[in-house]
This record gives sequence, C-alpha cells and structure tokens, in this order.
Amino acid sequence: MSVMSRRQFGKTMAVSAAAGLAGTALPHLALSQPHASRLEFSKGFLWGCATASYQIEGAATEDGRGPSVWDTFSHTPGKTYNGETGDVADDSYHRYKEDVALLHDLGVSTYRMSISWSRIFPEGKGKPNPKGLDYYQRVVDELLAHNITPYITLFHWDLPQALPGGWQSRDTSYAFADYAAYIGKHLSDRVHHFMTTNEFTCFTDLGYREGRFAPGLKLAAGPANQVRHHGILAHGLGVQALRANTPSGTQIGLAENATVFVPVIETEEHLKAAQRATRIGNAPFLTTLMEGQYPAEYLAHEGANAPKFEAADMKAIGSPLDFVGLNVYTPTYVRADDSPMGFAVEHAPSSYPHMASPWLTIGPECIYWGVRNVCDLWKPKGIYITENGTSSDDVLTPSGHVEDTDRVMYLRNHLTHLHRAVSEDYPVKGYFLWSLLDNFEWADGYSKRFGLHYVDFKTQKRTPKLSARWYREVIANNAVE
Ligand code: GCO
Repeated sequence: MSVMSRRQFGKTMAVSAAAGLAGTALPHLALSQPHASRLEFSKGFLWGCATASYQIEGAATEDGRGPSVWDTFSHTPGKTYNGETGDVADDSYHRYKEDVALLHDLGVSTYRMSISWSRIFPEGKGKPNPKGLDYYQRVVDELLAHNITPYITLFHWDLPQALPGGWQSRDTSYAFADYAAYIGKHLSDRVHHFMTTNEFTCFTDLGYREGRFAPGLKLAAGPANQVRHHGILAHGLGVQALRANTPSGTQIGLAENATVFVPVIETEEHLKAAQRATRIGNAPFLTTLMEGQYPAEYLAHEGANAPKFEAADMKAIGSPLDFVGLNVYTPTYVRADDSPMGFAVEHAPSSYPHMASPWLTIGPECIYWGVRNVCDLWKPKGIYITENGTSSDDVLTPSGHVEDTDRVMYLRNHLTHLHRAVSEDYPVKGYFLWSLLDNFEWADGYSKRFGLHYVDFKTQKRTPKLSARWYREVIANNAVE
C-alpha cells in the first residue's frame, strides 16, 4: 500500500485517459450562456493567500534564529536546484509590510502563514528567543491593521536542526507540543485560527524515506513508519497543547495534502471506489487522525514494519478538530475493480497534460472530490482549501507585465469545481491560493514560480501578474466568471 504524493510523479502518480476530457465543456458554456457562467460563492466565503516561513522570510541567521533542517539540507551540495537556499528568499522578514500591502491590494480577508519554529526556539526547545515572537507579533498586527485575518501554521517543514534525531525521535513530538503551547499562550490574544502541521508525507516520507527533502535520509520501512507516527503524534499533542493554552472558540486544524482520488467517471461504482481509495490511500495520516486509530488494513499491510505506539498516542492523534485544511493540486484517478480493496488506480497516458512542475497534472475536478470524499467519509465541522495554485514559466516583459494566462486557466477551472462543492452544501469556508509571491520552492529552488506576484530575486521587486489582477476580481465579485 503506497501513499501517493503529488511529488511522487513518475513513480506512483497515476491519472486516467478519461480525465483528459475534464473541463473541455466550459468554454462553450461560457460563450453560449455568458450569465449562467457566473458562479457566486456563499456570503462570507473567505478568500486568502498562503505562504510558508522558510519559503519567503530569508534572514536565516538574524535576530537569534537557529538553523532548521532546511538550512542544512539546502546548503548541502546537490540537494536543491543550483544549490539554492532560503537564506534570503523573498526577504519577507524585512519586507513584511510591503507584502501585507500586496495582500491588501488583492482584497483578501485571510492570510495563511507559518512560523519558523527555530526563530522561536533556536534549539528546538528550552529557552525561547523573544525576538522571534516579537517578529510574528508585528506581522500579525500589520495584518490585523489591514483587516486581514491570520491563519497560522505552526510547522511547515523547517524543523530546528538542534533537535537530536529530528522526527526519528519521539521527543521531537513532545518538543512540538511545548512549542505549540508557547505560541498558543503568546499569540492567541490576536490569532484565532491555528494549523498544527503541513503535509505529513512531505516532511516524513520525502525527508526520511526518499531523501528528496530535508533531512535527506533514506530509512528502511520500519524506521520510516516510525517517523510518520512521530509526525501525527506531534499534531495530536499540538492540538491538545493549543486547546490548553488558547481561549475557547479558537479554531484548530491542520493543512494536509491528502491524496485526492477522483472517480474515472461519475457512476455509482466508481464513486464508491474513490471513497474507499481515499480512506486506504491516506491511511497513515488523515484517516488515522479522523478515526483515532490506524486502519487495520494499514497495520496488516505494514506487518512487522508497522509503527510502535502507546495507547494514549491514539487519543491525542484523534483529538477533535475544528476544521480540516486540504492542500489540493492534482488528481489521482481511480476506478472500481474486483480486487480485495475494491479499487484500482489508473495510470496516466504519457500525453496527460501538466503545468510547469511535472508533478502538477491538470484535473481541476480534484478540488471538488477532495472536499466531497473527506466530508462524506468523516464529516469534519469545516473544510478549507489551505493551498491550491500552480507554477508557470512566467516571463516579466520589458514593460513590466507577466501574462500568466495558464495560471489563470488553472485557477479558474479549480474554482469552478470548488463552486460545485459549495453549491452542494459541503462546509467549505474558505480558499487560500498558493502563493502570494514567487518563493523558494524547496528542492526546486527558485526555478519554479508559484506566485501571484513575480519576484525579481536580485532586486526583490514584486510585480503583480495577470493572475493577481484576475484574483482581485474574483474576490471583489465573490464569484468566478
Ligand atoms: C507544499 C507546500 C508548499 C509548496 C507548494 C507548491 O504543498 O509542498 O505546502 O510549500 O511550495 O505546495 O509545491
């Protein structure tokens, strides 16, 4: 049983031929019925943008910040594109006011950002660094002054390097809980929405099993499954710590890139297959969180390599959440079959279209199915799309324009399908577009641009792309045309 990550493109990522037809009817609809194509979102729907600390902040050694595993990894030759690092990134540490002004210009009501754990605790635990907290208080105050509600992710992969063994050690889960408690205590006077962790499979499997992300290890299945367990345990202990250190009413969830299984065609048998696949394909992470136990199928499949855990772990891991955040980019097509699991993943033809990042295959209905499968299976109280967006081979023209019509196409199609989820009354509360700015795209360095704003990394000049102008219209109209 493999958990498919969108970054496992070329290995296990699979899409179907049938899906190549997705979305092709839309232009005709728009031409023949211009008014019917205006899709309004519910009143109060929240529009936002997302970023992450290591990808935008820079100032890697400033004001007492300790190194994270991504500093070490990116400074290790051969690990990132061109050896690029987050040392400077978008320099948002110094330019956060300018970046909040960009958010304000877009008209967003929310902003999802993350905190660099090693700015707060340079050693990962122990003595806090007051300058770290002070920085985030200033950013939050700037957002609030512009009527933008902050949604804070506590951990977006920049694990303090000083923690012995990293996620191989159970102690790291406890250190995370202490960090969560500290943030809850010191920021919940002005922040009311927190996410514990971002995308388990990326900081566990890609970091410790496949070695493509920090810390770059290739552990065997047993220890790698233990790393996964420490990741979800950290989330669970983090939820408990936040609850204990924030006022009641504080909204607590996570941001997870659950694999989105899309039925090859919408017939009853394939719908059921997509639901079964959602549960089994996300077994070690979201399924376990939502059900408060590892699915028996997962434990049986892993056998002697299954994670070791204490009974109390499961109580923490299954802590009730106020919302589930889904990071949705690509589909995995699935059909019903008569295997014991009752589904089979479809393999993509080589002609299947993708965006500028090869893993980013285009199947905009995934945003609808991500919501629907998760809601139908586990009935979360609320859902946010905590990330959705695309890379594009953006070019800044001499006259200062970036005509990223492909990004607009990608976004428009995804929002069209998100609208279907909203109109079917799934509890989708908001959408965070990835990302506000071009930024450090992990192992791809600065070679992949995901921003609504083009960043010249030499001068740090930000230029709104066509997609920024387009998103501003969406927000102003609360509708997709
Ligand atoms: C992730 C992260 C972001 C990425 C974005 C584009 O999902 O990997 O949350 O940090 O930059 O998704 O790949």
